Amino acid sequence: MTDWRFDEKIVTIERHIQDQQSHFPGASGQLTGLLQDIALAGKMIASRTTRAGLADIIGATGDTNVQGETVQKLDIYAHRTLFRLNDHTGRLCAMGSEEEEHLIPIPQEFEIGDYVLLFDPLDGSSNISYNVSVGTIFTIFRRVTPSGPGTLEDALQPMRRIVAAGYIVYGSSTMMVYSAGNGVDGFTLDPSVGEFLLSHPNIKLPETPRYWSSNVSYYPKWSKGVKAYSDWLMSGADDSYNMSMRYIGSMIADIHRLLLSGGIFFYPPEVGKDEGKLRLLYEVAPMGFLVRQAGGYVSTGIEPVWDIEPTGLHQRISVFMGNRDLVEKAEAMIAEIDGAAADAS
Ligand code: P6P
Repeated sequence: MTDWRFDEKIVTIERHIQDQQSHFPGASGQLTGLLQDIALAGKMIASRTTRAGLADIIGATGDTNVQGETVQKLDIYAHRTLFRLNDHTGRLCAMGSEEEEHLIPIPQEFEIGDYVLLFDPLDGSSNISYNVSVGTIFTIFRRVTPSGPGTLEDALQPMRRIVAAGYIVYGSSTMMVYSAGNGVDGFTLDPSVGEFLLSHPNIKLPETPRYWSSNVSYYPKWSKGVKAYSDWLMSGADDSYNMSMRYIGSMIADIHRLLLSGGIFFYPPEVGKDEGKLRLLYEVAPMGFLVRQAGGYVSTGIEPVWDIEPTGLHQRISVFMGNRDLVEKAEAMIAEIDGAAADAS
């Protein structure tokens, strides 16, 4: 009879985060506590999204946010929950939310910490009324200013300086997927006990990609190079891949599938615009950090996102992320076709 003490470990997210801390000699425990606070926020938001069918919490508030998007009641609940669980802990010097135009200071009565937390409280929220998976995306940087209240300089950092990032997806099950720089791990919420339990250890993009993902209704507005790449995918990618096309329109859901199935997700710019729709700090950098940690590559279609220094909290950017060979194929076609067009002009 096997010794039950050595059966499958029960790994809660708290235990996993604690174990991750051992990779950081001299870690103060601030990051550990911060990740655990985010997990708690996820549990609280999940408790609302599973009841989203009730009139009192679904639907629009009638306001529009800094992005000019209609604010959903769940957006506001998620935003306020993340703020309230993090404003007093002494772990942060500032917060940033996709819902707020400016950096959110830590209230004066609370201690200042060493980290900056940026979050999109409920990405994909325009899909809530269709019961499509939505989620919370978070990015954590270590402050770069020496002390005092955090400043924009502490928030406007490139993807390569991310300390930890991840998301909580509120779907058929609630999952928290994060990386602190040592790979990507996924935890599924057991609502009966309120614990996130390790369900997807060490997520890696499969070498054989399954899906390509983009909103092809924008095809007429894409550059010749992006159109050619899209045509290549549409025509079977030289029969060297066996991919289908999936696009949900909620980045959390599209990237969650990408991490587990492999492939490419891209949101290119419209011709005449330098940027795409997705936010660098709130969507592309954190989700790209996970894709890179899972063995993938993240590009604007022209250059790696890794070193791009943000110029603004809500800067938008075009993105191609997924299996490296598929992203590099896009870069090559864009360089060859759009580059040639640019040279000719
Ligand atoms: P489109 C949601 O509003 C979002 O920011 C991302 O979650 C998603 O990937 C994208 O916009 C969808 O944009 O133009 O395809 O509806």
